[in-house]
Amino acid sequence: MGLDANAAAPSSAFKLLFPEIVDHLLADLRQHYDLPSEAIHYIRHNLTYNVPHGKLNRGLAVHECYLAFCAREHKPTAAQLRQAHVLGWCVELLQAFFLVADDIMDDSHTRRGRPCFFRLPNIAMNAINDAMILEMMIYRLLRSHFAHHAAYPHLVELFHSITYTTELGQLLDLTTSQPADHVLLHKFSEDALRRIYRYKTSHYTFYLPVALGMRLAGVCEAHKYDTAKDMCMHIGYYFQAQDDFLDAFGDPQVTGKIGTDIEDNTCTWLIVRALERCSADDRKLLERHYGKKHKESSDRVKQLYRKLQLPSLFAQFEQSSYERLSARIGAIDDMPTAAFELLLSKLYKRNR
Ligand code: DMA
Ligand code: MG
Ligand code: MG
Ligand code: MG
Repeated sequence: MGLDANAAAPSSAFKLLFPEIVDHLLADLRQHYDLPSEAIHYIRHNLTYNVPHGKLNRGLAVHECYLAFCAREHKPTAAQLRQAHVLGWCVELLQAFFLVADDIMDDSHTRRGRPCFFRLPNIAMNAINDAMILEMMIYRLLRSHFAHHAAYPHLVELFHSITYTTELGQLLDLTTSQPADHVLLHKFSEDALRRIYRYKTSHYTFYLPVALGMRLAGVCEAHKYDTAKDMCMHIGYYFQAQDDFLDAFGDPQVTGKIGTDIEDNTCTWLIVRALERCSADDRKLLERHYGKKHKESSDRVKQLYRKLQLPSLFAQFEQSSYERLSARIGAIDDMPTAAFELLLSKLYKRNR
């Protein structure tokens, strides 16, 4: 495929690479491991069920950031664009790994409009190991495509350190919601929320694709990575607040997932805002009904959210965040800003 075709339809070129990625990973298994054909078949199912059916925003962002950070005079070759796409699929593998595990931990039922992987009767808790296999496939791909690339150690280090950060975020998310049978509303605060978002979401969703694009484009100045990370932390807060809002008020037909945050006793944007503006009686209602696994209880909590006008508060937050983030992007003066503008434009008023 020629360069222009890639440039004209980045998303379809990216998607078209997935079957090749699968074939490559399975060929790597056949070459280096002596597995029976059923095992190969099982791994193919793991890959095709869990990796390609999302919005692919993170994967595509690597390509977009790479283009944004390439020096103006340097037009990427088809081979370089392909490398950006491979890195994009590495990010989607990381996302698949996190989501398969997250759905077990959150006791979720649906993901991307289908049953969560661990809900499939022939999978169940195999999904724990399947998630770990998805994670390790990142490093098989990096090794085969980048072992001789100058950025290879940086790429591996980025995936390692950001995976660790995300796992710490998941730990904060889980422990802030425990003990599950005993609601401790005082644990839910803006500080706790900010830290959870930063660790569990912002690094892998935004900083990782941006930093990968920068590394591929040969950007080496540390201050540019600092600027990018700071910007990505702010965008990440906005994104995860939307995710929390959609968990309660989104349409599962559109989001592809049925919300679990109220039942799971999760520290979310909604519960933190509710606690800031509720009366003593409202607080008692939350103590009784938040974190309970019954629909009647989560409906009572949602009713209270509505009474406290959280949907319109969220709409205001969404608008003011968008404006604040745009201004913050506009104030960046040490690097190109097109990548951040694009990331933000894809989030504004999203419903999935
Ligand atoms: C997701 O948090 C975080 C990771 C690292 C997957 P979440 O449980 O709110 O995500 P979702 O709403 O997609 O289950
Ligand atoms: Mg979840
Ligand atoms: Mg979760
Ligand atoms: Mg969520």
